Amino acid sequence: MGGAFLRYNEGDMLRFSTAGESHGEALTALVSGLPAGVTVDLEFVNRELWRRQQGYGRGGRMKIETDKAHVLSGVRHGKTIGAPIAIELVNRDWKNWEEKLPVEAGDPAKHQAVASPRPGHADLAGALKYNFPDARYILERASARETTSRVAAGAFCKLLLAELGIEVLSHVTRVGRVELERAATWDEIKAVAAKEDVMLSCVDAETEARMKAEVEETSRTGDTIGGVFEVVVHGLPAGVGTHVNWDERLDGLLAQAVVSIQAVKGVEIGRGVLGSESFGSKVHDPIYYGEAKADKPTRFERHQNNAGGLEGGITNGEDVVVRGFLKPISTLRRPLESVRFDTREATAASYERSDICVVPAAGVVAEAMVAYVIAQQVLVKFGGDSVLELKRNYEGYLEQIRRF
Ligand code: EPS
Repeated sequence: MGGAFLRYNEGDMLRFSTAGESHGEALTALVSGLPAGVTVDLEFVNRELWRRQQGYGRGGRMKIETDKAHVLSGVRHGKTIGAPIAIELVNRDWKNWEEKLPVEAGDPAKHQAVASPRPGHADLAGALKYNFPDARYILERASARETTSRVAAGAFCKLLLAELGIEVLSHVTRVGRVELERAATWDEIKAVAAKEDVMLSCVDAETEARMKAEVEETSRTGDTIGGVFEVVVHGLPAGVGTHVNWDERLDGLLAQAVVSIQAVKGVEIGRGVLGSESFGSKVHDPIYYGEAKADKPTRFERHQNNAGGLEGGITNGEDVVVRGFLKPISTLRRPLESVRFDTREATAASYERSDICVVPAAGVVAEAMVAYVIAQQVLVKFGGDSVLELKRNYEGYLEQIRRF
């Protein structure tokens, strides 16, 4: 993201990176640039990790793992101290892979090769690029297991946003052919995220039952299925992001963050896709000057939100709405045609085990990515080395737009 933040010193930016392989000893996340004084609720972080593991259509691996954040640094006495936060997330499955994937040379006879690349996965492109004789090391890092680290890092970004009353949640609007055919309210999305039985994270019970049947039918035929999730940012004021440089526009930053998630092939801001088939008079959100509201700093308001809270790459004070379009998982129980790496003979693509549907989990990952981008841009605008300083800057700005 080097070019994206020309106005700022990158070393001061909120940022995170991840390391770890799907069947290695552990995953890690390193988050730096959070101000001091953010209240850290580890129960919240672990619940976010739990939410990512849920959803109807997950495979056997989720029965092995119970993801928990082991915070090694940057948090003391329940608050951030401004120092980098290192998080370790242990892979329970490692005990089954220790000999197959040792750090040292180990016994080559125990290596478990991925002999034929899976269409749709990074297997073939990655093996060609890195000059590996099979796809094992590509799969290990390309795997969506990496998103555990993203959710851990994103949970810390959510904790920062919570200090300012900003929330980020998601719900599922499509599984395969079954679509939610109405808008969801913020309260409905909150209720879905609070559920203990996540199922398919749809706000409408009848639609969710049909989504479940769609997953069941997919499972019966040894196939996989994709869908659409929607992430909503609630409580963000107008004025975050900027129109002045292409690589600082918030819509572009959000799109990059969401499309980087494994299996996401498309991103929509607000009702962008619908807008492309309609007239301007039907799409753009008329502006009204309304009543003062406790949860809104300005009286400029809209009665609809097709723009998804973003105009010109800047928030306009409405909820930010980002949708991600997920392809079906590329590991199929009934594998597609492929070719053996060693003999070049036609064969079925490799199969070990897989999920059938991961749309609710991908939504949780996208919440983390969106929370990261929003937290980063909030800090760019309001700054501060401590939460106290950030809040003072933030309140001052809210007052400014209230008086506009
Ligand atoms: C994945 C394959 C499966 C998924 C995995 C992503 O893992 P395994 O090969 O161990 O069965 O379960 O997702 C996770 C492990 C996770 O935590 O989400 C892949 O190939 O991308």
